[in-house]
Amino acid sequence: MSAVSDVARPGRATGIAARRADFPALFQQVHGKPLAYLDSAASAQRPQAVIDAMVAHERRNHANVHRGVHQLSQRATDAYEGARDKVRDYINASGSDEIIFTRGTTESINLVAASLGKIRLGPGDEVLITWMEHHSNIVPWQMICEQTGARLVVVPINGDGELDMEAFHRLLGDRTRIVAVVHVSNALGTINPVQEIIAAAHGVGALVLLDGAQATPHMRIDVQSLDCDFYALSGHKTFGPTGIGVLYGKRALLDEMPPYQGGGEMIRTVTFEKTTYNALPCKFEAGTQNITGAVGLGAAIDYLAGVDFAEVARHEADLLDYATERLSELPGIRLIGTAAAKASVVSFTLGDIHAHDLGTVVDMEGVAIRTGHHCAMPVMEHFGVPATARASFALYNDRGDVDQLVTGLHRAAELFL
Ligand code: C6P
Repeated sequence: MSAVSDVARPGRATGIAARRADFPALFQQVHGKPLAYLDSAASAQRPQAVIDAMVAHERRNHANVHRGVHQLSQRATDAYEGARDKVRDYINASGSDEIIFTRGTTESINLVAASLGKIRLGPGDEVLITWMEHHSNIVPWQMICEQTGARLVVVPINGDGELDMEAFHRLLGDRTRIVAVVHVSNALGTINPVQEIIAAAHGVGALVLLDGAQATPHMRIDVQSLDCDFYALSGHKTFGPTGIGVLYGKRALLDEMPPYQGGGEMIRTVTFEKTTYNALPCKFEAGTQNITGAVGLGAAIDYLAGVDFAEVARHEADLLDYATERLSELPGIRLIGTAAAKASVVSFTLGDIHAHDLGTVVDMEGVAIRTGHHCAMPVMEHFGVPATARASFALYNDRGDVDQLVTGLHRAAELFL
């Protein structure tokens, strides 16, 4: 018998509660229990509208973009470039040429590190990151530092999982060329004071990249008001598909940066002696892109345009408070990440039960959480744990999901403690 079966979707609900019905994957049973999906920080579920838009594109409009004069290629190009325009409007970039489609946050950061690093980093220069970065915002900088002789400098965090801002200001200096910081931590939920970071970094002439992978599902982003130089995000965390993401960059910087990869589409002319490069954004989009992914991301943005983010913030704050309170009932619980400014992510350990055992037991109760180091090993090291269990909430979760998690954790405690 399959461990998964569909259950009926609910009738009419209003406000944020009605949003749940838009996400078909939530209405299924897992191991005979209704699914409580608490792993949106790893990958969010997609609303039906996103699935429909991708299917419709695949059925009628699929062709390569920018390459054909035929009808289908033109339709595909319009859909692809239309998605770029939607991203531009959604994050308030000043132009569509500042929106580069990538595979996701990881590729966006690699692009900046490899390309900008070549022209801005040399021996004696510093890249400032923080102790709470995802590996995607550590390793690419380590790699370019090794190549250029620049030095990686790390801002420490405190016992609540907040940035030590005194240390940040002390470590930022006239050798700092790039500051790369996570907007919202995936392992801790901490929301960083990015406005203060950006202003201070610009004060010493450094550029700022924000890793927005975990911010975009929870808040509206305005890159012009933030005044960040680069912003990286992933489609699949933002209720869109996997394999598509965005790098926003200020036009002047993107213009100055050399291409990241070579191939079709990013060139203007090619001879064996010399190649000249295409204009933005194509200069950074070598080869055939994830066209259906872009269409899906565009549909996710259309969906989010109808969402009241103030209401989402209230709803998720309620879930975070409720989850924190209910989890605190459990003997042996340790919450990892207790920042004052926190998104709806709860990392924890329970006694000495291994996080993977916790994940397996709650899965049998129909609860999906993530367990492990969350690609943030330095965070685990800071808190002296090999791994945590992590429940992450999105706009479609409710208090019932939290109750189901707590039931699963009681079960784990009975079995292991
Ligand atoms: N974090 C998580 O479960 P990609 O894989 O490129 O879409 O995103 C990478 C990434 C970068 N920065 C942050 C802050 C992230 O949270 C992630 C992805 C997932 O927490 C998978 S490890």
